[in-house]
Amino acid sequence: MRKGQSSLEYLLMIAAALILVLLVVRVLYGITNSPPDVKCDNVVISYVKYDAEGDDRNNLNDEYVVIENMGCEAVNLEGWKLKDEANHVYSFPSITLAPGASVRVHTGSGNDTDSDLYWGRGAPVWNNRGDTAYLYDADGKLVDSCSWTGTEGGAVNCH
Ligand SMILES: [Ca+2]
Ligand SMILES: [Ca+2]
Repeated sequence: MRKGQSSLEYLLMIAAALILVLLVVRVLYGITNSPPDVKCDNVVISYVKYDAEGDDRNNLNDEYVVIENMGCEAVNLEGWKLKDEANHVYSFPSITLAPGASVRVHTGSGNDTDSDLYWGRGAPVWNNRGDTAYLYDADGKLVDSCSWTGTEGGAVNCH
């Protein structure tokens, strides 16, 4: 009788220990397998062609900045702004960037499309000898920037 009782206690202890181990494993598994912190709003300056082919003044649209939506939801850029170090400002029209989509912002004039926007300036904006492009959202919050020194060969990959 006494022997049977201690066997039962022993079994219960083993069962309790097993449950504890399973719980610990489950918690650890949950920690290591929790989904990565997905940044859903992640619009960036992905590329800047700051030195247009030939004289930049005569080839304004070969100077451009590529804005890319690296996030996981569509973003409308209306009210967003692009600035250089000298505080020249481009304001985006209402254009929606799907996840993975990108748009070029050319310095010169042209008709805006889903893939190409035109600042409409009469002079170059992105300094060939070093400058920074700043991207602000509609709330005026700086969301990305990209700098270059002029030694990159006319264009710079920002991401
Ligand atoms: Ca330039
Ligand atoms: Ca040039």
